[in-house]
Amino acid sequence: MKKHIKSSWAEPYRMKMVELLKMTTRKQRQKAIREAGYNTFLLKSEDVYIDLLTDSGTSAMSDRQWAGMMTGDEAYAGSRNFFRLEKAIQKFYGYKYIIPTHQGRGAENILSKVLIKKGDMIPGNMYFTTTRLHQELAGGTFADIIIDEAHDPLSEHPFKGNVDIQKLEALINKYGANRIPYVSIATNVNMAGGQPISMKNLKEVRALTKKHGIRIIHDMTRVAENAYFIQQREKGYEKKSVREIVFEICSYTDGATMSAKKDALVNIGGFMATNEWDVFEEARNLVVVYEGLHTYGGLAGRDMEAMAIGIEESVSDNHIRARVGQIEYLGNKMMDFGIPVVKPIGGHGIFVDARQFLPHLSQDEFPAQTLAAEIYIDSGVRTMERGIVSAGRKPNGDNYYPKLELVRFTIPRRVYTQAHMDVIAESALNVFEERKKIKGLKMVYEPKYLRFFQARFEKLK
Ligand code: PM9
Repeated sequence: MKKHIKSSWAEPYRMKMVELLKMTTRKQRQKAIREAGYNTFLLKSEDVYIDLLTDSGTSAMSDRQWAGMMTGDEAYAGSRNFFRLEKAIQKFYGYKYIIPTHQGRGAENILSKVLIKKGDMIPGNMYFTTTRLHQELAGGTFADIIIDEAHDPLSEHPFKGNVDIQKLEALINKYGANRIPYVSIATNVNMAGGQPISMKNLKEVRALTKKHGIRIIHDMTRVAENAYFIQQREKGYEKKSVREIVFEICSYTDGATMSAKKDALVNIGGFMATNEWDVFEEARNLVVVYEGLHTYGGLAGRDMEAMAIGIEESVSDNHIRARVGQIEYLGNKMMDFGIPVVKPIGGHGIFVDARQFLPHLSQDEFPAQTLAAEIYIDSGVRTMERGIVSAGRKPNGDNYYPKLELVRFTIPRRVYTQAHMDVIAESALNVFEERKKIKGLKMVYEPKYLRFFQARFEKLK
């Protein structure tokens, strides 16, 4: 009898252009990483074979997006591409007013300046580097209200992006709603390992914030990936499309910031959105100071066109199934090799637990930074530290010591093949087998802000 075979996650596209890569030797890579101060951000991209530093701005655009770029209206004011983008955001996300920005942190800067005053608290489902920094620069303090399971790489909770409602309630009782301008809700929480929030939990957050008159601001950088996990894991959503789920998520929030360089499949761009006229008016005042006129916000017309098309492509079920399917393929392969990865497998990459990988290194010896450098030396695969270096320092100068000390293997969208995934997993295994010999790092240069981008290290003897 013929067996029914479950179809694989194969890509709903084919290639018609390729980018040739330089192949390097181990000796060349050892020199390159030493010269880069053991910081993968400081490597030259041409010295990298498979670039998993980030999924930000690294996606392959479609033929439709490239064609759209040719229709860029580069007028200073009132570009037709702005109106196309505005329409796409209203149609697929449902927000009323939008402000384009050059990327996500441009939107965070404006939003924080509009909504936060000195002494405010901003609860959120785990920090993100640039988001928290803009909150702090505006005079606010971030408070983590994510469930405890999110800080445990071994917990297999299906919605590790959920808010602990009791933590949020306690914070509101302690500080009062007047000191909480908004609750910051990220979909598919990056620093937790690309982990989703459930619709049920989001509705609970909505109900509580509504009772106290507090806004929800949505970091929707990876909202489609979150929607896919809701479709796959949450009762009642099996038959809904990713597009419908994305729209519903946004409907429980009052505004958003987005780095369109991720989900929305563009190499540059972002926006701020709000349903409140007053907030929009103030943001429109500020965008001309920091980004550009309110109908381009630091972007070319062609960039806004590519974003409008990318938003539509990003909410297609076929696209997102292949996107997450590829990551699951890599994660399963790594788990088969015994490599300690954050579970469940996330939406935009594999997060390797550097504490378990290199248990002989203390957090002050930068295990995740060390591991990212070793993977690069082994194979030319570039990954990113998401641990103590990324966490940075508190406003009082003390180091944050995050529970999660991770190396992120971030997968760009529509870029690499299954054979690339095999090479990546095999390289992680090579380093895993040699792990006991690996020595840590010491930091020899530390920038004031977002130190992970430019810090330099030396090998400990
Ligand atoms: N995320 C990432 O690699 C870009 C570099 S690291 C700062 O994960 C969220 C959830 C993000 C994000 C960027 C931003 C900022 C906001 N929220 O990079 O300014 O993951 O477009 O967006 C990076 P921009």
